[in-house]
Amino acid sequence: MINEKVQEILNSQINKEFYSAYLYLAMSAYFDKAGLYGFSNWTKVQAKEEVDHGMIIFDYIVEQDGRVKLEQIEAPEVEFTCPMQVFEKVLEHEKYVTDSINSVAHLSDDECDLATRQFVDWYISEQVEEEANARNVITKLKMFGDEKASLYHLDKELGEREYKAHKYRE
Ligand code: OFO
Repeated sequence: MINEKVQEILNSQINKEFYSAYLYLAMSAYFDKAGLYGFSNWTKVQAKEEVDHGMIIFDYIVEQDGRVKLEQIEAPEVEFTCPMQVFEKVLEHEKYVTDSINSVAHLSDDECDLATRQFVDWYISEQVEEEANARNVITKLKMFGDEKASLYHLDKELGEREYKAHKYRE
């Protein structure tokens, strides 16, 4: 059983997670075009993780005998200027998602939906990691500047990121 209002906010969170996947894919296309294949890999891996985030909520609603309602996914921004600008956007976006996850937690509390309140804990700590990941890349970009040799090394490093699937009830 799931609370109606909580179901609604969870459905809109699914949409935000799929939008995040779209946004990261748009960033990845920009990096591919710029020949920064490691940066592209990093954002592609992130896009896959975002789909997992959406699907975990999807499976949770189903398990709770609720109703999944898929909403239209907004088109993401597709024009970017440089890696630093992209990662500043990543951080800004992840902060927005953190706020959104916090709202799910607050509503579950208000509605005394303890199962969802517990379910959302995983997302709360995942968001700490998401913001930290973006900040780490920004720190490195600041440290090394956008001089070509350092960008080449950072691109190599980001190319090593591997996708690890997240599933509901792993
Ligand atoms: Fe799903 O965490 Fe990023 O957006």
